[in-house]
Amino acid sequence: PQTIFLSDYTPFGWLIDSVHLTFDLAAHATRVISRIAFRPNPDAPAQQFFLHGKDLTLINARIDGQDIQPDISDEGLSCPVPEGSFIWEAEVEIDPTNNTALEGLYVSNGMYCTQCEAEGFRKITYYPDRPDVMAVFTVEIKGPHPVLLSNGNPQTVGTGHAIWHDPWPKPSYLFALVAGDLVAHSDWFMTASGNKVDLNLWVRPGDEGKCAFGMSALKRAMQWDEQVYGREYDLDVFNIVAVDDFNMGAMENKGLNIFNSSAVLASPETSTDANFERIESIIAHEYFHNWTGNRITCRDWFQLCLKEGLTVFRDAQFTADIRSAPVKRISDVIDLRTRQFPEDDGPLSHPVRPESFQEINNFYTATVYEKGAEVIGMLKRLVGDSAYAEALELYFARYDGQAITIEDWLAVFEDITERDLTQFKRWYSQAGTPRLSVKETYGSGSYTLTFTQHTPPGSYSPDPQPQVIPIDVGLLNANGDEVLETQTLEMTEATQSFTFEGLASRPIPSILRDFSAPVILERDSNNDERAFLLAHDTDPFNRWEAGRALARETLCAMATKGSAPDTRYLDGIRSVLRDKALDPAYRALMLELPTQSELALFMSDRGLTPDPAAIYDAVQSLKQAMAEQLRENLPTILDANIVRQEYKPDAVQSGKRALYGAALALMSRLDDGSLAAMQYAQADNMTLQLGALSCLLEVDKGALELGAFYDQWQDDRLVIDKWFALQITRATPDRAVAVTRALTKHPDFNWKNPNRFRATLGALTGNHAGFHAADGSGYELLADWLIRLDPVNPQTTARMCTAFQTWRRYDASRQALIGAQLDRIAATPDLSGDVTEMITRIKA
Ligand code: B3K
Ligand code: ZN
Repeated sequence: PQTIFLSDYTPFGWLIDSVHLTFDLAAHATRVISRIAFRPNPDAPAQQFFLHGKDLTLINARIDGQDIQPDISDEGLSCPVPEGSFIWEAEVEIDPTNNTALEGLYVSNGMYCTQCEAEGFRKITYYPDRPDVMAVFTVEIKGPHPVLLSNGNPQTVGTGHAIWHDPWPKPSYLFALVAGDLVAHSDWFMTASGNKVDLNLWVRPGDEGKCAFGMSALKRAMQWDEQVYGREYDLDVFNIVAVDDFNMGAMENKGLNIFNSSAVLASPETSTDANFERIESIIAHEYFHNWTGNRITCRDWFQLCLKEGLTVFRDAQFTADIRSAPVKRISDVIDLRTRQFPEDDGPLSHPVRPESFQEINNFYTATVYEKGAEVIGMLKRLVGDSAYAEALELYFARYDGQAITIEDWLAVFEDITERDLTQFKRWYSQAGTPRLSVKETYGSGSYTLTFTQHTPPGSYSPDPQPQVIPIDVGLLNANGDEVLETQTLEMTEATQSFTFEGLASRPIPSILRDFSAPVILERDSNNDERAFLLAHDTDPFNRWEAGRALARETLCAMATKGSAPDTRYLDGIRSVLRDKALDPAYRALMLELPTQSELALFMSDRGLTPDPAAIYDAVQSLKQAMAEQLRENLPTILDANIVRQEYKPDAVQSGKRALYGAALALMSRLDDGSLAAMQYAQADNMTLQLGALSCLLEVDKGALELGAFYDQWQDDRLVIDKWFALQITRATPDRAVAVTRALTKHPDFNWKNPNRFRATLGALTGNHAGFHAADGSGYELLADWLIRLDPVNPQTTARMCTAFQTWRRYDASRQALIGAQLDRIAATPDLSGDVTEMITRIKA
């Protein structure tokens, strides 16, 4: 495979005035006829005419009506072209039915659909398949399907034939086509300027009852983007289609978003509160891309964070606005620590804007998305809310219709604020999570915090330089009163001090409030101070963080030294839990323990070798201790948080259900699951049903319920995904591999469906101690399946190789076992480029 470098960017030699595509759909022999008007690009260096193309059978090609014979390679074609403008015409044949990679045009349950980002359009026809080539598309579809969809506005629509025209120039990665026997859930939205937009959510017959929530989320997102960012929708129609076979969550194709059905279909009986919230945020995310991604797009794929970081940031703002801001912030930080920190700490570490890649699909990472969003959050914190708003206005005005870079993005902030962002830009170019340590001194009313930043060197950034770190700090006195409200300290040096004068006594600092920067805070604190902040911190994030830190400390001591659970943690959690003034959702987060992989990273950061089995045991004993500690309180909490009203997936009800579920899990340890069994039997919504089942499995009960659950839901593929995943996540470490293996033999284990594959093998990798079973059986089972899936679907396979990325933190024996599996995968004949790149990087 070839490595592509950011520094090699050259513009394409031609501009495109119009693209006309005709699709004649047929299961194995779809014909695609293209007619493209090219004109020389005055800003590009002279170059040979080259069009990308992959797995295409060229039937004929013409330039200005003359047949030509281009040079064809695996990557595309080239041919001599006239000096000025010309018309390119080609007819190709493709086989959507045998397209199991789910990239390009493929068939899922009899429905035709497309996925083009990043480089899938080249599997549809010959084209300059790069994001900086933007064009106006007209698409004609012929096929015996009742519903034929493409981007833009419909011109002619009927069974058998449709023409769509998209007036907005777009790159090919935003192209989409759908054809099938679908039904619509329809609604409309009136934009602020008074344009009526038809909204349709297209689903398979039978799924009509799962559309209402997605539609309402879409309308809320449309309204929010008008109110907060002044962005209106720009076509007459907005279509969303649900498809069962999809490599990721969803795709923001212009006017025709395509969704994994798991990311859009919802009903109270079949979806959990977490599903509802995820669906709401993905719908918003894809919708927000219409401006941040589609109207303004990326010059090249190195700039991916330009659209993804910004759009994640926007969807997080949306969720924070319509639900609870602290709860959203805490959930995002948990997610960042679970997915991005390990990535940034291991062999796959890369900057938010990478500078080279082999397969761009391997760079749709937590670093590009989530750290990319954190970087925008820091920028906003540094320049302030109103400068951020002005900069965004300028951004939309200046770059509409263009394909741009991170430099262009930062330029609007420099122009509005007159700040020099040169050093800030290191957040885009430097990999690794900065470690921030802090020392404090106090004397005669003067208190000084001295911070030192250090980023461990990695292969991408061998010599990291100091970054600009916004550190939000507040100070409390010994009574827990705030004596200094939150200030943003701007750290730019490797070591830097900040002094606060006029304090009556030595304060207790609350540092990195609201998680103001994606760093690891290494503070020489003690559990007394943590317990104090857990009780008193006025910043909701840091209050939660104090509890989390206490939990980490106590779990680490339990796992490595066999210590008993720290009573300061148990007492502190009990006080928080009993505080009815606190939002139930927040209290539920307080009850959640750090994930086992978070603990593993925490330990290896301290120079310890994490023992997955010991970590698992520590978590189990701490849960048991929490249950004992809360024995008297649980009945009251359960009673106060049972929701008796009709189910609504809103923040208030879901917060109560989350707290109820967390309390039920503890109660199950005291009553052997009897309350959970009762709740399971009575449950009328999936949150409670699945939550109760989970409680039962965790205390080694629930075999009957597990069978009944399958019988009840066997016809609902999304619920059966949960059934697969739950058994594996809840399996004890000694059984996880066996349970997974048994499920891979289940008649419903359709391994070519990415959702089912992830629900099974992905769930195994999420069972930390089970996956890391000392005999290596977890590694072997995963490798078996990765080898099997790769020829069918390299993208999903490559994504799941990340389970091995943390291998160097474990003991020598586990490293050897993983190393052997990595070698076995690498030695597989005809391994895809996607997986080759991943394994090579992980082994490096
Ligand atoms: N932009 C798509 C992701 C495409 C992934 C291609 N491998 C979804 C999103 O981020 O909104
Ligand atoms: Zn996105």
